[in-house]
Amino acid sequence: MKSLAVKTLAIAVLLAGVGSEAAWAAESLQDVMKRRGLSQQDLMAAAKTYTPSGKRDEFLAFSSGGQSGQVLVYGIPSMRILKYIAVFTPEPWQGYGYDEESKAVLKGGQIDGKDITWGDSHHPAISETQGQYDGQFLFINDKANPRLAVIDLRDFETKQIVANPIYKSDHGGAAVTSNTEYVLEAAQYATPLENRKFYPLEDFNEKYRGGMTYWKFDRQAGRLVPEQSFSVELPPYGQDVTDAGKGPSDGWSFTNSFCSERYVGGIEQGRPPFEAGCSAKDTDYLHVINWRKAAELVAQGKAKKINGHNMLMMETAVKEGVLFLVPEPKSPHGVDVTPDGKYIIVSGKLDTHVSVFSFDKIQAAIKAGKFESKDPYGIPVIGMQDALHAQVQLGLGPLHTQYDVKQCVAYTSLYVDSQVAKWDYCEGKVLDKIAVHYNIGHLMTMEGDSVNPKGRYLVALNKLSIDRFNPVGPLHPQNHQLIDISNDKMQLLYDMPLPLGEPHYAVAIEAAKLKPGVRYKVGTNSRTDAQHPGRVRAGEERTERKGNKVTVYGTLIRSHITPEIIEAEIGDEVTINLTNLERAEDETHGFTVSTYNVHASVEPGKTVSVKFKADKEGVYPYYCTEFCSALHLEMQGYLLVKPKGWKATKKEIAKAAYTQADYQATLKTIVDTQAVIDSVVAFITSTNYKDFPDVVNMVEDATDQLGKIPDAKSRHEAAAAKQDWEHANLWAEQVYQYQVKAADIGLRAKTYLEQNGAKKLK
Ligand code: CUK
Ligand code: CUA
Repeated sequence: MKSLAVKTLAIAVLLAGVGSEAAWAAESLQDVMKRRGLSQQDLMAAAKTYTPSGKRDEFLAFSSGGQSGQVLVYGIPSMRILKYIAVFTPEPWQGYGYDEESKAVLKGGQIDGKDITWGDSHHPAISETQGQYDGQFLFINDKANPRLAVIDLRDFETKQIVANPIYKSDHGGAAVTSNTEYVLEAAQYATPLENRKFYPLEDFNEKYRGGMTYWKFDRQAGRLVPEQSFSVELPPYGQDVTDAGKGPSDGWSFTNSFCSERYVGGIEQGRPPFEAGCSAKDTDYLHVINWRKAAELVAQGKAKKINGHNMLMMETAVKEGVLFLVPEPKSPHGVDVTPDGKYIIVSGKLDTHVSVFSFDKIQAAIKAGKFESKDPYGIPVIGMQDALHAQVQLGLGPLHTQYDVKQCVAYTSLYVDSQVAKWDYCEGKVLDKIAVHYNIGHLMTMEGDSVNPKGRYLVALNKLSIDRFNPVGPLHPQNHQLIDISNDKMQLLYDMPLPLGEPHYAVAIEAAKLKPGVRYKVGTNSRTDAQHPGRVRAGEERTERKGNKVTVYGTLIRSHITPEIIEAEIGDEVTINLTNLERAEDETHGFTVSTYNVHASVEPGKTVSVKFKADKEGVYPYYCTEFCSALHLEMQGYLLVKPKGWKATKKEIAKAAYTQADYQATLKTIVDTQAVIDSVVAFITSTNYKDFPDVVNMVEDATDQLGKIPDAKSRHEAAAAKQDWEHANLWAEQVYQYQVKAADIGLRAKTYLEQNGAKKLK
C-alpha cells in the first residue's frame, strides 16, 4: 500500500512536467459549429462570455435568493455561481443554524420570541461611499418577515439580522443612502403599528399604517444600530419599492405606493377583490421624504416611542415639512433615482409610460408652498404636472429601471411585453428593445444604481423560463439572461438557470473592488469578528467538566481532530469548540457528531462551537465533513455517552501485532517519500517562487507539516529502543503522514508554478 502511494507521488512529479499539446484537436471549429448547430452569432456570444479555466470574472453579482432566504453570488460575464450566502435561513454547508455562532445571528431575526426559519429576500444593496459602491457590506431584506441582514464582504458571511419593530411585512429596501449612513426599509402591507394588537378592518383608515424605516449603520462596527434608527409614519397606502436620493437629492428618499385607495378586500363578504379595489384610481402616491431633516427631528426628541422604536408621526412630519406626496400613475412599482440624482423614474405596472420626475421641480414646488391638495392625513400633495420632467411610452408593464455609463441612457424592464427597453430619459425617446424569456421583473446593469454605472452588461431577471431549459418537472428554474449593452443594439449572450428561489433584484460590482480574506486570524468568531473564548492553539487542547457541563477545546488540522475521544455521561450538556489551525488557502474542515444535528464549517483560522445535550446513551462517531486531505476519512473521533455511574473496566484497548519488520518497512517508506519531497523542494527553490504569494503560503504550510516530524521521529525511535514495535511502527507511520501532507502541498505548489510561468533561477 505504502510503496504504491510513494510511486503515485513519484509519477505525479514526473507527469507534472509533461507538456499538454497532445493531438486532440481532430475536429475543427467549423466541425464543432456544424455538429452543435452554432451560428456566428452564437460564437460571438460564446467569445464574450466564455471564461477559460483559471480566469476570473470582471464583475460579481449578488442576487437575492428569493424564497430560499439566501444570497447568490455569481460572476459576470461567465455567469458561474460562486457562492450561496446563508442569510435568513439555516444552511447546512456553512453550518448556518447548526453551530452556536450562526444560531446567535439567526436569533437576531426572531420575531415575537420565535425562530423564523425562512425568508423571502428581495433587494440586495452594496454599501456606498459618496454614492459609489465601496464593496464593504451587502444588505438585504426579507419581505415576508420584515427583517434586514448585514453581510460583511470581507468574508461573505452574514453578521447581523434585525427585525423591524413596527411592520408585519416590508418591501422597499434594502437601499442605502450615499454614504451608507442609513439602510432603508419601507413597509408593504399596512397593519396596526402596535405589535400584537388587534383592530378590525373597519378601523383601517384610522389605525392601520405604513412607514419608512431608516436603520442607522455603524460602518466601523459593521452593524445596524437599532437605538439610533427611526421610522416615519406613513398612511396605509401599501408602500412599495424605495430608492435613496444621490448628488443633489442626497438627504431625501422616494417610496412608491400601490393601494392609495386604502381598499381592504373582502370578496367573501360580497365586495370586489383586492386587485380591483387597489387599482381603481388613476394615480397612487410617490412619498417624498427629507430623511436628513427627519433624523434631526428624532435627535431633538420629536419622535414617539412605539414598540420601543423611534417613530416620527405623520402629524410632526407634515408640520416640520419632511413628508410630501406626488401623484404617480396607477399601481406603480419601480422607483429609481438617476445617477446624477436629478430625476426619479417611476414605472407603473398598469401604465405603458415611465414617468420621469424632476427633483428640482419637486423642490421648487415645496419651496413655493405650491400644493394641489392635501391627502386625508393632511400630507401636502404636489401636482403631478408640477413635478414631471417627461413621460415616455415604453410598452406594457414597465417595472424597474437601471442606468448606463452613457449619459441619459436607461434600461427599463417590460413585464408584460417580455422585453427590455433602452431609452433616453433626457430626450424622452426609445433607443432599442430586446426580447427576453420570459416576463422580466428587475433588471440590473453593472453598478447600475450607483452614481457611477459601469455599462457593459445587463442581466434580465426573468420570472418564467418556460421552455428555455431541459424540463425538470412543474417547478421551473428562474432565468437570468446576460445581455451585452456596450453597443447601440443590445445582444443576448447567455441564459443562466437559477434553481434556488425567485430572485427579485441583484446588484453587480467590479470584482477588483472586493478584497475578501483567505483566512481568519487564528481563533476568530467569524460572526462577531471577535476572538472566540473557545479558541486554543496547538498543544493547548483540553476537555473540561463542570457539573454536568462538558466543554471541549479542540483543534482541526489535516488530518486530525484533537481530541479523538470525548467522554460524557447521559444528560450532560456538551459544547465542542473547534479551531482550524490551517493556514493554507481553502483548507476548510467540517465537523459533525452523528445523530446530534450539529454541523460546523471551520475555515482556516476560525473557531466554531457546536452544543447539544447528550440525551441518549451510546457511541457516536464524529468526523470531518470536508474531503480535506488524503487521510480525510481518518479525520474522526468518538463521543462516548455513558450511562450514569459507569465504571471503567481494567481491559486494555486491543493491540495490533506489529513486528520489527513492519517498523523497518515503514522506515523504508519514509526514506523513499523523503526523496520525492526533496525533488519537489529542489524544483520549487530553483524558481522565483517567492514572487508568487500563493506559493509562499503553500511552502509555509508544507514547512509546518515537516516541522512536526522531529517530535514523532523521537517517539518512534524511543519506542524502538524499548522494542515496543507497535508504538514504534505507529509513530513512524505518523511521520509518513506528515510527509504525505507536505508532499501534497508541494506538488500543488509545483503545478501552480509551472502553470503560472515561474522562471528558473540561474
Ligand atoms: S420587486 Cu419583485 S419584480 Cu420585490 Cu423589487 Cu419588482
Ligand atoms: Cu478535515 Cu476532512
